[in-house]
Amino acid sequence: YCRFHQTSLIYLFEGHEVNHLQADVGIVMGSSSDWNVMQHAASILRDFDVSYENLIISAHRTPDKMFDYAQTAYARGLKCIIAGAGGAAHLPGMLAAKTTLPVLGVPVTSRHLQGIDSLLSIVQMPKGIPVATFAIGEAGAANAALFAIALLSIEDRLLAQRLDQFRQDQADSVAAMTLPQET
Ligand code: RP5
Repeated sequence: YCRFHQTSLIYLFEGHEVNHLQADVGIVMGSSSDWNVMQHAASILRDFDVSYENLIISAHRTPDKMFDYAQTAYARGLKCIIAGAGGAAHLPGMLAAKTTLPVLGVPVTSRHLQGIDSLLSIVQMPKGIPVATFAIGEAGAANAALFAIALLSIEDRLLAQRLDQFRQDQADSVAAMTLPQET
């Protein structure tokens, strides 16, 4: 399925509505079971008012759709793609093979190997086709979104200021932390 934070012109991509002009970030995942993790990327982008689209595209179950998505991503105006997958997680690497847009890979926690398999599959790209790889699970999804925001901030001063504020709020929350009294 697909949803947008900001709406504008919409067209159909393989039966999915895709925001043609305004989505800056594509969030792609191999299965609906990845949403538990990938929703943390979406929620950060939403908080920063960055437009995004969500799609389920499986590298091994829907390979043609994956190629089509990657091949048209640049022309559709996406600035980067956050791709999450679990197990033999070839989705980020294969997307990166078909687009020169930055691909941010999120290793999804897997049932049998707790995401170590996903992490190694995504991070160990052979030389020539890079995938920026983040931590396993929720932290990785959130950080991928923050990294996408940092990329967009290069040419968006307002977004850069929001990122500064986010860092400041985070620092303030740590400064306000206390430890329990020792007896
Ligand atoms: C991968 O296989 C997906 O990214 C998901 O993490 C994993 C399991 O998929 P389901 O069996 O839950 O659909 O392709």
